[in-house]
Amino acid sequence: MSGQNNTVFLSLGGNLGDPAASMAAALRLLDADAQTSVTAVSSLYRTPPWGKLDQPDFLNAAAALSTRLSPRALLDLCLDAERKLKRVREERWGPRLIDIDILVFGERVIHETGLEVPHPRMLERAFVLAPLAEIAPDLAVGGRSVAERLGAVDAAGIERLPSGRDWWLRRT
Ligand code: A4P
Ligand code: MG
Repeated sequence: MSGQNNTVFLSLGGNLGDPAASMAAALRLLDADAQTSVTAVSSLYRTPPWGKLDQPDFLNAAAALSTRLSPRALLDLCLDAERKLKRVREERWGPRLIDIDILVFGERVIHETGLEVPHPRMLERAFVLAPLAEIAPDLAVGGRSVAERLGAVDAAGIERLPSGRDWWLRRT
């Protein structure tokens, strides 16, 4: 089975264990899928917790993929990767080893049980928009560019780390 190639943007984050290692492992798992390749990855960002404030800072990153998978099959692949990396899903917005969200899938608009694309909360979240603006500043979401969206949210405390963009390929 091979569908059309679609460009997809993901957000990755975590604040328990070694989030950079978990995110790197997740990106390698996605890239290992025969129908999917990772085409761009942002630097790592240290970000203050959003939503639930009494928890450690997060590391966040954004990635672009090219995939022939359907949105649902890609979600399953992401959830599999989370499971393999032993994410413990406990409280909403709480601490996690790894979280992978599908932000944008080609031009698709999806409202299904367990799958909403574009991700409904991405435009409010500087921890999503800052890394995404590094790899796709001109991407239009809901009629405005990611760079413009980032300018409209509070990005206080977000720090781009000097990781470069190949941190996920490096052996540690
Ligand atoms: N799901 C629906 N749509 C999608 C999509 N587009 N991508 C479903 C991925 N999953 C999607 O995911 C639960 C279910 O959502 C999945 O099984 C899938 O079927 P989730 O990530 O546990 O929860 P959520 O409902 O997606 O919540 P949301 O808004 O993503 O919040 P989270 O993930 O609980 O928030 N602060 C900083 N600085 N950095 C962070 O990374 N992350 C969170 C996590 C809170 N605060 C943070 C950060
Ligand atoms: Mg999520």
